[in-house]
Amino acid sequence: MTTSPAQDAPSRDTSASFLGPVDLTGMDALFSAEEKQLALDVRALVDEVIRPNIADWYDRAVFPTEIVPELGRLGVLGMHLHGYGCAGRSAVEYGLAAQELEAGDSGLRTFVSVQGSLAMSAIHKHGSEEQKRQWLPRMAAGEAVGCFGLTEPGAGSDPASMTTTARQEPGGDWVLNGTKRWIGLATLADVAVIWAQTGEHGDGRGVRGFVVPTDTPGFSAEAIAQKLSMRASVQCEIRLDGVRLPADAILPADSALGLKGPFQCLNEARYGIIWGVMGAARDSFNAVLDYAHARTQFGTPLAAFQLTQAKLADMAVAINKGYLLAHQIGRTKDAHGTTPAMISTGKLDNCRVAIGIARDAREMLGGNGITLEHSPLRHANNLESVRTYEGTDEVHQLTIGRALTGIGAFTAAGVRP
Ligand code: TGC
Repeated sequence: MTTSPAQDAPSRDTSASFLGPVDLTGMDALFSAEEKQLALDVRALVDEVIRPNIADWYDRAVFPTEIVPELGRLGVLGMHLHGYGCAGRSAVEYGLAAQELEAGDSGLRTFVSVQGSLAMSAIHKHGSEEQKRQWLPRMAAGEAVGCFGLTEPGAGSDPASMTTTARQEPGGDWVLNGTKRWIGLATLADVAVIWAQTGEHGDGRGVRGFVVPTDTPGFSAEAIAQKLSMRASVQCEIRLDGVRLPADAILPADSALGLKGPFQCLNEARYGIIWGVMGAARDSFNAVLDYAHARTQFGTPLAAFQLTQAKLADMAVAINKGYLLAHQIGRTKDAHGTTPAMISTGKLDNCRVAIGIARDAREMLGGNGITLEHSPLRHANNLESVRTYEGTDEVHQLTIGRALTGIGAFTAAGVRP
């Protein structure tokens, strides 16, 4: 049997892949020319605007608000949504954009996720026609910023236990009281989607979403300080102190009755993370591959040491597997939609793989790896947040466990008390 020269070649030329030297498995061929162009357009913005400045922004804990209109012009804000000024791109294209943004910094990708996958998705999926027309075109253009208030100081993995309330008064107005925490962008936001208990039961069944202009009296937000992760990004505490809203501020769609309303939005954000974190892993790998050629010890470039090559090989294999998982979930999402267990599989594994690669890359950089001159430790620190938000490892393990066994094990007895 004869084999083609390409099959016999001792090493594949990966220089032509849009994913760079890590593309050992020919992943370039999985994407159309249009999809690759979109990724390259996002990469160009990251290279031009983010890379030269990210160390300084991270050091000073600054989110660069000036990039918001540029992201709007690029068409990545709510890019997977259709109509109302949104780009209507596929799930795979959204994933490719997320991985390029997160190759720059997880905080940048988080901005796009919170704006597009959480705040805009909530209004697009569950909002009235008037709410969509009022907010979505401006949010897609980067002229208005949104945030998504679900998590609370005492309700993280278990949003059903939230204590924020919305009470309807006889005239129809809603009055919101409570505190939200770890809310991305809240101090910058023009509009907040706030989830609150409306029911008698005080559990997930009565949860509803509200569209809250942030200049409404009683709404205040404060940035959380002294973060060791996601420093070029803003996470906040929101206080709702008698926030009075008109009757039509509620997200009216039946799809938003109960916790499935916010969970459908979390699915979108978690999906973006599956791709995004592979961008951070790829950037960490590229950084250390370059360094291994440039750095000489014992008279030999690091790249020529067997232990270095073994580490590079393991990182590259893991990144290929992570991209292939993201690609499989993305194509399935475009063709048939996803299940929660599918999303949890990707979010769980790609986050823990990416953080491992970023940490290994830092280790290979030696002492030089602990400054902001090199990206891996910044990525690893950011990924601590990414691995935690939108569902911890344990939440995703138990979501997968429930899909495999049919038994929910989120509480000790498997049922809510
Ligand atoms: P359960 O109370 O039984 O279910 C409630 C309803 O929701 C439905 N559902 C889903 N629907 C769509 N997609 C999903 N992924 C869904 N998961 C559940 C479910 O079918 C039910 O519907 P219905 O019609 O019967 O009312 O809840 P559960 O037992 O299914 O879920 C338990 C658990 C632990 C999986 C869930 O509570 C969970 O996902 N917890 C993690 C929450 C989380 O990710 N929190 C972090 C949010 S991120 C954030 O707020 C800050 S980061 C963003 C930023 O930077 O601003």
